[in-house]
Amino acid sequence: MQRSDPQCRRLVGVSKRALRRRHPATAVLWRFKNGKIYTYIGEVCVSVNPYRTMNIYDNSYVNQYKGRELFENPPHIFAIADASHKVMKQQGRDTCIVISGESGSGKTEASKIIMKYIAAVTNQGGQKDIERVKNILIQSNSILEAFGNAKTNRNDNSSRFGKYMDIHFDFKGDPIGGHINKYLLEKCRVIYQQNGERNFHCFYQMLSGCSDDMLRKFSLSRNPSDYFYVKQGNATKVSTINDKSDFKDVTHSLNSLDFSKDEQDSLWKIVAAILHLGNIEFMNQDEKLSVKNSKSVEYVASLLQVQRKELERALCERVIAARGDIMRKEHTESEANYGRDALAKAVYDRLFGWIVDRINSAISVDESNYQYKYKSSLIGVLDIYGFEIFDNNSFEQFCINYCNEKLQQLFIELVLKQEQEEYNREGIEWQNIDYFNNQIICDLVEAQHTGILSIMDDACKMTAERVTDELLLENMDKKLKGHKHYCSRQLKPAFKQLRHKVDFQITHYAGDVTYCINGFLDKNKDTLFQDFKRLLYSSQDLNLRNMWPEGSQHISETTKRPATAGTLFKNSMQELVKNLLSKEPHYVRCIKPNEMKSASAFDVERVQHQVSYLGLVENVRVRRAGFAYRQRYDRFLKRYKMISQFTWPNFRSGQDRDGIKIIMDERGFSQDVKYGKTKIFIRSPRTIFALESARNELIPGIATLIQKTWRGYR
Ligand code: AD9
Ligand code: MG
Repeated sequence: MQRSDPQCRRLVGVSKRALRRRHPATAVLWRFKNGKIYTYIGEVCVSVNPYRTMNIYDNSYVNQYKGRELFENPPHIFAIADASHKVMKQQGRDTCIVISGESGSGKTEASKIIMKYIAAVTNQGGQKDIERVKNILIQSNSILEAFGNAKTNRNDNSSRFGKYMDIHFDFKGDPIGGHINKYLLEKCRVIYQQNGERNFHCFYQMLSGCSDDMLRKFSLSRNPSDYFYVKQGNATKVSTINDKSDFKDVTHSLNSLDFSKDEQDSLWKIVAAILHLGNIEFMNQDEKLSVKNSKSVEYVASLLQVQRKELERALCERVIAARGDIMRKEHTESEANYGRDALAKAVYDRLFGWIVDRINSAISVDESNYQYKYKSSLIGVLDIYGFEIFDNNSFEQFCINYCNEKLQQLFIELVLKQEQEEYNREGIEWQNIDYFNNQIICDLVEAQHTGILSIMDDACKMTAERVTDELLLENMDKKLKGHKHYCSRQLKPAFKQLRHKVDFQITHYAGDVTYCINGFLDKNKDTLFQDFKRLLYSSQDLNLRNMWPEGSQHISETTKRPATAGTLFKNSMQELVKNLLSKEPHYVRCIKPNEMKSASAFDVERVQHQVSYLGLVENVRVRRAGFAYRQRYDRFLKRYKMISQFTWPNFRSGQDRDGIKIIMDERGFSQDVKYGKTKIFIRSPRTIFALESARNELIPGIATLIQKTWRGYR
């Protein structure tokens, strides 16, 4: 399709004027319309979700990108994976690939493509151990997605947890193991889904894919609509998802990862128990709380292998230890509902943690192997839940969006700030380029004493029953009044008599999000009555029992107040950023071309918005005004010294920088180069292409020469 083709403009809804504008979104658009979904800004790879299968990931592409320099080939995510692998292998440095973008922009797919590329270019010797590790790295995806992904209104396969995976390599650059870190699973999905959304995939997979025998054993029906916990979104079937065949894949992956029959049995039993748990209701009769449908309790007890009576008791009352006395307190109906839901969420969350631990133990690096211990480096791949705005945004969106703020901050720090600081440090003449620094929003959420998380924790520490979400909001309003990125939404006058304010708004780097405060305190406290912990520890199912070690504590043992969910998440985010900062980063910035999941539509305004908030405009400016390539003098000379007779075969007459200057002058590139204190800076990638091809032309000749010389020595 030609640029001037009116059909094309109609298709993408873009004006001629917009096309002429030199916005990076326009470049991305033209490449996208020509079937090119990847674009570089410097070494940052921008990826647009094609929403269709692309034939650009097969072996011929792997071979095209394997071992080549970034700018030698057209932009491709393979080149980023290769660059990361090359730095790690050649320089022994840890690297990481940070994939970011909003929900549905293609991060998870990108991370899988990277894994597959790494698997394709390693273990040429066909070693069995390494093949096993590669297999686990790839197979683990279907398991993690089954238990950690779900259909949302933004993405049919949305990650509801953050994933950071380290892949360890030996000195030859082959994978020898790995480790997955997971971040805050959106566990409230286990008990509630907005309209149009689903619970985690595994529930639907099991119901449609398991055998009749298993279904009978678990006392289940095939129909998801029979279970309250999985039907609330009225979207149990999704046209793009085949639950039945996905169940087969997950079972296959569980087998490949050596989950024993017994472990798989425990795993699906827990999933089934949660389905039955959601159908339990309570009633108040003669001022006594009891369970309405005892059949469901019986099923849950038998699946979790706990005493039925004990389960019923834990659902209806709790034990309290006060000043040495131990008492039983009956729940109110709402407390019982709360307890049941908290149990379902906690059991699922632990199960997910256990699955991750099991995968980790299958791919842990054999520390006893001397070679591995001292000679391994790693690539970290980060695929986290993307920025999201729904009709109703709660504590989970607040955490997810805060996480995206942190990643944006990392990008600013490394790509915009440090880049400019490097020019200054190296003494390169430089006109500073302004950018929006979202540190102010990170502080709004995480600052000690004054941040939202801290205000929330203070409210959680108050023991008074009267502390409510509304009071928390009032407190936030008081403390954050006047903050540029915070405001609380005023109720319309008509509602003023009826209820408190419940909404507050944060102006995030990616847009305004209104959060509803209801449930924030409970979700932050994340309380699970002790009775449930002891109950789960009493299970005859050893796998389940092992997931709940704290259940062994006696009721009289006083326990310290556990850290809140918000604080734990904040700490894990800070730890993650610290970890990423310690590695050489590579970036993939994912863009969602439209809201309809369509392969042909390109919503220019939406894309421009993403390009802007991702900081890509400033990224381009820094790059345009700056240098596409920089390298330390010693490394640069080592790579290119062969292309000048002045530096090859021997260069003895001066400093590395002098030799490089002669090469560049000889080749006519002196206008494209600046010399810093320790590094050479090259403006155009074309210069690098030219140097590379000059080098490639010489390599066969040099190889023959070396061979001849070697033969001469024999
Ligand atoms: V979220 O933050 O986890 O909600 P992601 O991870 O950014 O989101 P995901 O990778 O799941 O998005 O992509 C969404 C859908 O887009 C996928 O299910 C695919 O159907 C589609 N997609 C994304 N990338 C590609 C691709 N490179 N080729 C083909 C793709 N389809
Ligand atoms: Mg994802």
